[in-house]
Amino acid sequence: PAPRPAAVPPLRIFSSEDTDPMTDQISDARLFLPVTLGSLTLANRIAMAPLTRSRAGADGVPSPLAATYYAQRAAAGLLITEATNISAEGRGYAWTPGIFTPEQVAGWKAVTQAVHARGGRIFMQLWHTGRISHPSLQPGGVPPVAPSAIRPEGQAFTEAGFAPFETPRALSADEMPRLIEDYRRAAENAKAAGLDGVEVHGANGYLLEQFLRDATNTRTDDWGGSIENRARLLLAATDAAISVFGADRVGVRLSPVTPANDAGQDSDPAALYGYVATELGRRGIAFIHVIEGATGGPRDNQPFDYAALRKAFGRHGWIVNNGYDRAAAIAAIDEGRADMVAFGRPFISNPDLVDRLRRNAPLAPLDRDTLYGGGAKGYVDYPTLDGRVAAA
Ligand code: 8OZ
Repeated sequence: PAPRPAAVPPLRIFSSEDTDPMTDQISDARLFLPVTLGSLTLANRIAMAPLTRSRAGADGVPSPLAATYYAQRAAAGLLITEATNISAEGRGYAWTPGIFTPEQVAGWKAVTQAVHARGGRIFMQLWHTGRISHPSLQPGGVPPVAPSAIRPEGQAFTEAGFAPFETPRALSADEMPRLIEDYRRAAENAKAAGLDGVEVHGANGYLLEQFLRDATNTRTDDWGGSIENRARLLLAATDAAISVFGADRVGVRLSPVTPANDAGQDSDPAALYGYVATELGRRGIAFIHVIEGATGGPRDNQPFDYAALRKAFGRHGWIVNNGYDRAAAIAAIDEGRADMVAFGRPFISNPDLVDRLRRNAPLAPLDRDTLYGGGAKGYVDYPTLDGRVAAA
């Protein structure tokens, strides 16, 4: 018989009604077994999804608490950092971190050292927000850039509060090499900071997805029109990251039908994303990380055949995300529909999420008031099952 797990100390953060679903059985589901992704062997098939927390300085240096925050969660098979600005121009939210200055690189070095000391692995999500920004967040107060001068509906999160989006400036074709170089330099900085790899943020209505979809890209040059043209920037950014890290240390995040950030829907998502997945497969990247449905919302907002997309990718390294619970994650792995499952919000309030899932222990609820901005509260003070708050 399997050895019995050590006794679990009593819970301190739940009322007595909540405490019973925990068993003394530790699951042997494949979700909790190691997996190889690219050139990395990961301890389990649970990834921490990128999560914006807006606790960096106005200069984009990650919070001094970030090392503790990520190290507390290092039992995830793979940590993916919060979306991180590749350039000052890419910034679209107040207090988000960057990876384009020496001070930012030094700040991230502290994070990677703390994570590696705990045996964790960490990729950085490389971000350019495109039109999902605001002049007050841009150097010189100029309008943000986008494929086309189409104003998104909604509001930007600025240092002075929410402000309506403004019409972006359409990038000129001349600027594209510079933009691709920004991705390459960001990857180089991420490598210097000790990241194990990078995830190119191609999802959620930001710059690369603005180029991908014909709802937001009405260009008539090499960067718009055909699917090949609309996918050019995402693939060039990925190639730039590959030139630094090698394909087996690069992932890409996609969200084929999300309406997030007024992304609109592409006229033919199956063809568009099928082409992208095929091209990424050809490059041999470590993974595609796919958001199924509406980001943080319904999984069935639009029909989409994710199995066909995976087939187009044609490789190992399929990370699924969006609203998975324990049972759905175990089933996705057991039924061979995914190689890893990424959890987002549950990781915020459960630093020991992997342990809790393995034990089928209850999850602590999220405090929404401390999601974005602020300091230690709601960031590094969520306890583990034994009631303890881990230091770095
Ligand atoms: C929530 C708040 C701010 C940014 C994304 C980077 O949706 C984000 C984000 C999410 O990908």
